[in-house]
Amino acid sequence: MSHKDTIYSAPIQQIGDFTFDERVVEVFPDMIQRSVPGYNNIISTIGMLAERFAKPNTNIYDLGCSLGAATLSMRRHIHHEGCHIIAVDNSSAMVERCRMHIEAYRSDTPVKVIEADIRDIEITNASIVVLNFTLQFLSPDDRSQLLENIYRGLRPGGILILSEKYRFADTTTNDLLIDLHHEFKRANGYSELEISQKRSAIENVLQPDTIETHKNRFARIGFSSFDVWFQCFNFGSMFAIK
Ligand code: GEK
Repeated sequence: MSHKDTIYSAPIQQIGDFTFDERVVEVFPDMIQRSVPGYNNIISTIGMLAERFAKPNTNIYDLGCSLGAATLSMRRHIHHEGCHIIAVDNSSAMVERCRMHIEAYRSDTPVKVIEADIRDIEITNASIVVLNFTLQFLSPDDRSQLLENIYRGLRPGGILILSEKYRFADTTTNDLLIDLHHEFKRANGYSELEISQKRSAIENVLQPDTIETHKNRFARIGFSSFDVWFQCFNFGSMFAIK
């Protein structure tokens, strides 16, 4: 059972940068569902896409796996011989809890949970790579290199699923979608104080790209087909096929 996220409910004198520590791990499922519009739909669609794109004797990567929601969704849908899921996160608190979630159920598809920086991971023989709300936490300078590394490690026909918070070049659009997102959070029980303190904490660690930036990067790297398959306010998910 996940506890309720109350991390920013009381006034904080000095708001530090947001980190994925024990306190966050404890409330993570509640936090992500009340903060990210469409999160559950995205997780279940990742399972559906895994069913289509997983190939026998290949690797499947979940980069920035947190508690393993995308991994578990994929594992439920993959029935091929010789598939290995590799779930990676650099927060030791997340990795520890993720291992517990994975080990709670038996499955034919093995999962290895690795504590590492996703920039240091070698991607090989991959039919699927998932970056579900993780790329946005890397410094913008490191994003292309990671995506190039993923492209090299994907087999032809392999898929990258990239979910992100987006920024919009047009200010009116950007402000409107941010406002609607805050309304979504209010409707999910977050107070004005929680919304504004979380916003300050996340400002330096999450720098969103525009959808155009993502598309241009995919094209430059060489992906053959890519597009947005889900969007709600300033959050969404794209696929890119090699
Ligand atoms: C889900 N995918 O539930 N290397 C490894 N992990 C990282 C790095 C890095 N450089 N930077 C951040 N992380 C999950 C949700 S959460 C999204 C992903 C959110 C990890 C970080 O520790 C955290 O667990 C995750 O990326 C981002 O489907 O909280 O908004």
